[in-house]
Amino acid sequence: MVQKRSRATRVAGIGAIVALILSGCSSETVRNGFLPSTPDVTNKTGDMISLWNGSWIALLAVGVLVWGLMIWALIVYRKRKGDNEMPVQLQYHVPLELMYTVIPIVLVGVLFVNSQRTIETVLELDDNPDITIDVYGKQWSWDFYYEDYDVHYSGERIMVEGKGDDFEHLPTLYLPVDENVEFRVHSRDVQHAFWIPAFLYKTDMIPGRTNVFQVTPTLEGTYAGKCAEMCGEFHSEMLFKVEVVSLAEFEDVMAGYEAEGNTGSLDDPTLNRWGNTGGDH
Ligand SMILES: [Cu+2]
Repeated sequence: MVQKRSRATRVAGIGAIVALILSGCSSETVRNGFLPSTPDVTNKTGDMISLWNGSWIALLAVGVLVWGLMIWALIVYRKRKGDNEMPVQLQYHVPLELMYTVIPIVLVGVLFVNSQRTIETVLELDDNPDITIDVYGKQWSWDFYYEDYDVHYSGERIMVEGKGDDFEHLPTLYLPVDENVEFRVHSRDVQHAFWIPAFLYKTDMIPGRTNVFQVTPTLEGTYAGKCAEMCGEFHSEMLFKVEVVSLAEFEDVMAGYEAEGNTGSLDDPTLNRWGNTGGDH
């Protein structure tokens, strides 16, 4: 009886995982979820995807070789009926030992150099980014300040309850396509992390510290964004969406913020974590 139940639980678990994967497939906002055949979403995703695929190919080749040798040895040298003799014991085989010392060192070296190269490209900062945006994480939403236009957007927490949901009120980050954007990443309270999964990059948001990165989105569309650091009770609702649009459309949005009076920086220390002066939310 107990066994039956545990099997049912297992089947249900596998079913849930399959459902999750399938729901991931159908979501238009999920890009880069299935490497390697996805288009470049930013100027930096290509390098990261190449590193990922290259590493997988190298490691899979090693895996296939090792598994092959293991299976071959298991079959060829299996104990046969009536064969009770100790097989030949091989020790201190210098060429063999050299081989399995040198090959892993070369492999790790190649992985290291390629990773280092990719990290340098991803973290590269241009002295003159086209657009600069301050991003503030706060329990449990986001503020965006578009420095070049001196306008801001202050998000509010949304409720995600499983059905219906509040996704149309997601805080929205607008980015112009093909422009190099500098993000300056801050936190108003506890540690958060700024993550746009499709961009294959995330940055910690640490109180009292500013982390900087630059990226050029290259594909217009809507992308999911989220906090990637457990930051309290409603961490799971700390979501946003990213709209990568043409420069003209981006400027329209900026003009809209200005018309609404959402001007000025959100860096004022008298602002509370909701980006308002005074009053509790
Ligand atoms: Cu969080």
